[in-house]
Amino acid sequence: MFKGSQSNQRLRELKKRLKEENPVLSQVVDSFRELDQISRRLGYFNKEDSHATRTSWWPLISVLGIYSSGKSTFINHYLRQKLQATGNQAVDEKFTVICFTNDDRVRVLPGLALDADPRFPFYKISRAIEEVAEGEGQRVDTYLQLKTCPSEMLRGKILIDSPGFDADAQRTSTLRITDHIIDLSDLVLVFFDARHPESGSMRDTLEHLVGRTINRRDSNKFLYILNQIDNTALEDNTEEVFAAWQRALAQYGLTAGRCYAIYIPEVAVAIEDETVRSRFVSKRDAYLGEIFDRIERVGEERAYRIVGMLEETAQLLEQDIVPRIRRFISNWRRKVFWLDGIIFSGLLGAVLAVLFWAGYLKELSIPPPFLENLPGGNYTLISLGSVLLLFIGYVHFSVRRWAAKTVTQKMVAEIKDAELHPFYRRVFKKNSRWYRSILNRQPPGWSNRTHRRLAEVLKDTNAYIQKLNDMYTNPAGDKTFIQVMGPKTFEETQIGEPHKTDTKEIDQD
Ligand SMILES: Nc1nc2c(ncn2[C@@H]2O[C@H](COP(=O)(O)OP(=O)(O)OP(=O)(O)O)[C@@H](O)[C@H]2O)c(=O)[nH]1
Ligand SMILES: [Mg+2]
Repeated sequence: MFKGSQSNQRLRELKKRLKEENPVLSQVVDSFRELDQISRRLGYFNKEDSHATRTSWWPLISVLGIYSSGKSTFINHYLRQKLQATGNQAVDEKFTVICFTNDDRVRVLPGLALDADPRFPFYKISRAIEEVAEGEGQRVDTYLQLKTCPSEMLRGKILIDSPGFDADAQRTSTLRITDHIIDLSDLVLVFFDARHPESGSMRDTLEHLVGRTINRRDSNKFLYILNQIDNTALEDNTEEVFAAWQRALAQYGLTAGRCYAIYIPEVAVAIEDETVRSRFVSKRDAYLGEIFDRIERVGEERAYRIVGMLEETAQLLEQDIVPRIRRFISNWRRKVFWLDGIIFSGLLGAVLAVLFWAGYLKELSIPPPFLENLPGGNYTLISLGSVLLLFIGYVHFSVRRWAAKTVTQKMVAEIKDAELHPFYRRVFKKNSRWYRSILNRQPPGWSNRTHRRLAEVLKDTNAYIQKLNDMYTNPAGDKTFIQVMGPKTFEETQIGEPHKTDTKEIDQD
């Protein structure tokens, strides 16, 4: 029934892509599908909803920071490919979402491609932009673009390059996108420029990017990077520059620990003095190595997190959604029984009272003689019965509708996450449709079999975790995951052909 739905199609594509990048996660897609089916039968989901599309399946690494600090140069260095334009004026005006492709060429797609595709982290971003800046939502292409790139370094992850950060000049929509990116990212690299460690734009950046991020629960996903440190070699004031920068960060509450000083080998100024040069190189390699390591680890963490989300969703269905539906059904039944009872016993009482008052009850004459006296005349007991039934039916179904509405309102108001409200409204509506017997206590679509299917999904999550453990602790078993490891040393990427992807070379390692 749901075969042709868009959401099914999307999951098929997702599975196909994951097959190349992470076979375990490609199986996880099937388990999500199972949960989607259960949710649809319950009426919680319609055919376009899916638990799988509520997260980004690729780890997201974003590069934010001051303009001309070398964000794009860093990305090119990481990808070993000159993908992004660089230069000393403000170069990037848009956010560029960079994804892996098997094609051997780079493709650039408009922001609309991102806005419309739930596999990407910018799905429906235009709506969010519209909320903060009216009219800007339609102009999503001016803020975003998508690039697909064949660099092996990209396998299994998404990178985001961003325009230089300058809160003063920045439009609310750009700030909104920045915040959105920060929320979604698994790792945020915040770039600063060693040539201007305390500039004015740095103050804005610190205010927005550092000040706000410090108290987040996920604050350890931020790495603060002072780039272009090679510029300090000539004046030999590296330590002072680094210290001044750290002081500026500290003013905004950031304490050391996640601060790095680097420069990009391909574009660095030449350092003549051999001892200074080797000191710089070894420091840079150590720092860049740590940063690249974090980028790789993010891929692993994300795989575990997705399996965790699968488990969480299965538990949510069993322990939260279904019990809530049950509670709804029982509240609703109780309300209908009571109201029906009150209304009908009230009416019956009133009729009896009238009959008694009119003196009919004394003689208990059946049929009551008033049948002949009603306007129109000649009523039979059957026709009176039908009118009565219609009346009872009308009252009963009005009561059901009214009770469903009030119980829904009350229960939905209890749910804090407003995004879930439409789902619950739908599921409650389904559970109080006119054809649902008021005597039925079970939610439709829920049975012992469903319960067993959920238990199976939960069992599978353990198997997935084990497979991920095998994969990451024994990378020799799977070549794909050797390929995604970062370059061995930064001299390697500097010598040889800079910016070129060479898969063979990585394979040999
Ligand atoms: N000496 C030196 N120059 C660098 C380094 N990193 C980048 N550059 C140069 O700095 C300039 C700016 O680099 P980009 O990569 O364009 O900077 P960006 O942060 O992407 O800039 P916007 O996109 O405009 O915000 C370029 O000319 C780079 O060649 C570095 O580590 N050392
Ligand atoms: Mg740039």
